[in-house]
Amino acid sequence: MKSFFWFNYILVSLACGSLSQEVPVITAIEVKTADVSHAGMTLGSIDLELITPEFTICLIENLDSENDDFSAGDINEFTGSQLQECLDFPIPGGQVALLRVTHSGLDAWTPEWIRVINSNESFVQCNDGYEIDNSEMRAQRSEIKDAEKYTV
Ligand SMILES: [Ca+2]
Ligand SMILES: [Ca+2]
Repeated sequence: MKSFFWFNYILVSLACGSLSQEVPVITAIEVKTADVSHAGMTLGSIDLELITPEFTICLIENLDSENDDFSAGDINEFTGSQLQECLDFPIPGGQVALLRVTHSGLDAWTPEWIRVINSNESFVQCNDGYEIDNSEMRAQRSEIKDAEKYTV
């Protein structure tokens, strides 16, 4: 009889644990292209790879929307199927440990920042500001202290 009660207790605590943990998922990515000469990119593309603190990874190949993207000084937002396997991807604690940017094509691009926006209406921001070109790959760290309430 005693073991029966213990069994019940364990079941209840597991159920409460899963209810109280809502893991945020990725809902949008925003990039700002720097407002300096040659920062914009038309004859090139980028891949984004997001790595969470739990080492899960999602990949966006050729980040693109139906709009003109990556013009100098512009902010571009990517949502829905544009996020490919990163759409609704769980990011525990709203954190992204690393954001890997890979460039392809003939035209260099200078990002000012990249934001990963999640379903808790917060985001993490990776500040950049350096030109990427010639199939370079760069990893950017973002810290949880960069997360702010997303109000736009
Ligand atoms: Ca350029
Ligand atoms: Ca486009």
